[in-house]
Amino acid sequence: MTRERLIADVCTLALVTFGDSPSPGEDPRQIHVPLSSVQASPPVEVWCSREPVATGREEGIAYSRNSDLMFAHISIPETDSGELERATDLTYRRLYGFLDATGYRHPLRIWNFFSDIHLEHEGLDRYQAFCVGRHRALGEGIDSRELPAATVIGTRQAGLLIYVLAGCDAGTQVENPRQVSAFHYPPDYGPQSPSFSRAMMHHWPGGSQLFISGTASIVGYASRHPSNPSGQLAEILENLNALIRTARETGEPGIADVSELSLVKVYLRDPDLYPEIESALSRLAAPSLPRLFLLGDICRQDLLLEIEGLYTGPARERDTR
Ligand code: 3EB
Repeated sequence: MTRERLIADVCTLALVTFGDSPSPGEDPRQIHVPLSSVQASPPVEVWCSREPVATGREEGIAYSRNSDLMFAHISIPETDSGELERATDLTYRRLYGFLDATGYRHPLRIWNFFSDIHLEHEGLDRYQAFCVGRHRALGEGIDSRELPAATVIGTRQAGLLIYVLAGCDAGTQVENPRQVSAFHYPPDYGPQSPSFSRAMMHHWPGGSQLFISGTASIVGYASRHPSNPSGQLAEILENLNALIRTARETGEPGIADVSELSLVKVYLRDPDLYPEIESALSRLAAPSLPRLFLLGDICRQDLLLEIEGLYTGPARERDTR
């Protein structure tokens, strides 16, 4: 479907474009993420609602919502590289404040993009500064079970961009038995542990969804297979499968392994990795697994790729209304 058709559709919740495509236009449902793709035609991520959505802009936040959920995004210019901690703190407060005030109190899935992720300022790299700012905004008192599934990727373009999907009802957190929960990481990788859940599951009246965070080659809390992209991919798939098995034990997401996901998004640090990772993914997971490849920097310097996942399935009987 063309972009015009999708925007004309009152049930389109959000339309996320990537790469060097022209600016996304004025509709609050359009977001442009400045990450290039390795694919010939830049991918588009479309979120559909089962009912018509209402849209608007307030306090720099663009949103669309239906009776169960809200999709919101905010982008700020962020010019001074030493200011990311403060910018993240303020932006998270504004976003969470807006979600609270409008009744969509439960962030389920959040994506964060900013430039120069490894650049250091006063002893912290910008990812670590981001983690400090995010944690301060969320507050000491936050229940870690309420942390959304997340992605953080470094861009080549200045500015902080965040988009989020939030529900009126809470989701169910799913953690990975192969990995230490990110919010419990020891200080080896930064003074503030990262505030996100490995996955969130949510049952809507129209269907069930499993939102899987950006997943890297990390076991326990340590990076594995430095300089070995295929080794990292295999470890990531182990992590995704372990998470999906846990989700199944927690509450029927209806799938057994990574090959049954509705979509994976693969972030590559270097375009030269594409042929190797693309063919290894087809070998290790179903060749039919829907996938999308983007170029971006991963939070730790030794990580070469990261994969996030989404499963959308039928509603559980008791959730249909
Ligand atoms: C990791 O597992 C890899 O800070 O929100 C992946 C997804 C990563 C989200 C975040 C970080 C975040 O630690 C990095």
